[in-house]
Amino acid sequence: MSKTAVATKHFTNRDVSEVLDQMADMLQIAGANRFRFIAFQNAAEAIRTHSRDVNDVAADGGLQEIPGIGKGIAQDIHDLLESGTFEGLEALRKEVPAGVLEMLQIPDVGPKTVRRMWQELDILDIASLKAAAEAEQIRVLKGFGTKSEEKILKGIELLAKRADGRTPIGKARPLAEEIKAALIAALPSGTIERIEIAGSLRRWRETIGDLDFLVISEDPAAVMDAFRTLPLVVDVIGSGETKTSILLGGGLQADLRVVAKKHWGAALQYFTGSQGHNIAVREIAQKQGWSLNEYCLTATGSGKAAEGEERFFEEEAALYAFLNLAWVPPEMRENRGEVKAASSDTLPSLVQLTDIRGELHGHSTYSDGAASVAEMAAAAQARGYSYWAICDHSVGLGVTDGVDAEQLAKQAEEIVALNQKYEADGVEFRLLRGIEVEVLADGTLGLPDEVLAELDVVVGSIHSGQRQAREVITERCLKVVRNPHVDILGHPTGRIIGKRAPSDLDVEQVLQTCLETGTVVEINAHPSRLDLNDVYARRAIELGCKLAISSDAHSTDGMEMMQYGIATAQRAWVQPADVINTLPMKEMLAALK
Ligand code: DGT
Ligand code: CA
Ligand code: CA
Ligand code: ZN
Repeated sequence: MSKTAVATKHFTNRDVSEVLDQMADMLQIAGANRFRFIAFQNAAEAIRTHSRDVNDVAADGGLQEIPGIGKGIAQDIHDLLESGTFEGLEALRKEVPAGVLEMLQIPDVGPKTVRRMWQELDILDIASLKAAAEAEQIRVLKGFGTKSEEKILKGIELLAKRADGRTPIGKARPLAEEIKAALIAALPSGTIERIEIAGSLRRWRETIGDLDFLVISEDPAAVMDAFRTLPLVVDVIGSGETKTSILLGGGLQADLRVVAKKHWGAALQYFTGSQGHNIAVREIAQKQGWSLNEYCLTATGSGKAAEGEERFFEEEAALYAFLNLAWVPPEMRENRGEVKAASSDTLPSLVQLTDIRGELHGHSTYSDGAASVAEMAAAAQARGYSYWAICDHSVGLGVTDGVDAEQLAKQAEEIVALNQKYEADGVEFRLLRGIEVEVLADGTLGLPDEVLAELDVVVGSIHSGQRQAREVITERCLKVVRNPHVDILGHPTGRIIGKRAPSDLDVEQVLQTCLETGTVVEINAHPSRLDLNDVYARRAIELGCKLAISSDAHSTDGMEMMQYGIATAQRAWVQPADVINTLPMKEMLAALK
């Protein structure tokens, strides 16, 4: 359906970014110059990850202040929001057939090839491309041969096997760690001098397109061979002297590059990305008379160094330092203002895992947890925490058996006994009494106020009716936030990455109300949730809200998920003072309602 037919549609940041991405793809196929389509790609990413609603920003005339948005694209976005489309988009939609656009998804088939198939062979979709390759009709084109036909067919086969879309980080990260360990184990010791996971995984993006490994080795051939023959490999996409791409079970692709020691700093910087960040860093280098690529800096002749002179960096930090930039933590490299901050030495000092002193949301066997209160407490102590709040599900949730007032009283006895034991033993650890109280369809809570009033910590979470209309679910959420006993709003949007879209919540209004009422907002650290996400979490702290980072552990192992929450917070530029569970227990409790 054409967007013109729905001119009054409300465009979310994601909608706008999808249109801009489509623009970039169409420009590529239409043969536009590289900078034009990269500009749209970057604008798409900038809008997708911007913390404020694009409609609000546009209304304030602030689109151009978003890093990655130039004047022309700002105007396009204005037109899009107002009329449902813009001139360049309409023109390209008329020019580039949808099936042709789809061909761009085929691995190893670039825009130039797609364009020629379309223009010279009248191929209009993937199915006819496959038929043409099988009928040996492609080799007749200048510059194409039997190899190209094989490559296209292989690409189409891979496309069918490949996971559609992106892999949640909770799946990609353990897989990457497994590959890294398997690769090291498969080679004689010392063959791999250094190995690092780069790309979006190093930046801890919530979803991963493909895995990027970077290696230093004096025997690249051995590394390539070991990588190709890992047990996890289902297909080899391509393999050369220093780069190999494989397909893993589940459809995730992994790229590995072997680089020289002296190139390591520049290579790691380059392949960590993001592309937007890299472009911003390259602009800084340009201004200082250097061009930057994945190997080194090369003098352009406009600075003090003679043209062609090269600078190599064994460490990434040395490269940043050479450009008078503070080293930017990978989690921040999304071109959201970090390069400017690095050049003025005003990067925030991000919250770290070691800043966390306790947890405010986790479960036991009283509800759907796998471990007892005592076992969870022991695991929390082993992590070095000085407090841990037992927040089991309350009654009111259909699927699992929640706790009622009576069970809470029984649990309290256990908690008191354990705390007395800690005190007697001189252990500096305390369990806190809490609940993850269920929010019913009308916004009332699963337990009465007088029961909640007795507890140290109350987390209010919505687990049902997540598809309610925007006004309904927002009003319901606001009711929770305004309840004087609810200290923390749990996983606010209810999304499950790759499975369930966030509820249609007016997050801005919810955050404003959290600020007014002193309600803490949770970053749920479970890698399938990461809710608040990085974008909303940044908005929350901009407004002045306080955050709690919680693993929502349902087992002792569940506590290890804290690192995903920390990374999400770091991507949101969160500092220790923004997070209440970095505080000692007394101060933390005083910071609650
Ligand atoms: P992904 O895989 O979609 O989750 O995201 P990334 O960021 O891992 O992207 P990927 O795998 O395509 O490339 C890894 C990094 O390499 C990327 O973040 C920046 C750099 N890079 C790749 N291609 C280009 C390029 O054409 N231009 C620039 N400037 N950088 C690139
Ligand atoms: Ca990647
Ligand atoms: Ca890659
Ligand atoms: Zn929970």
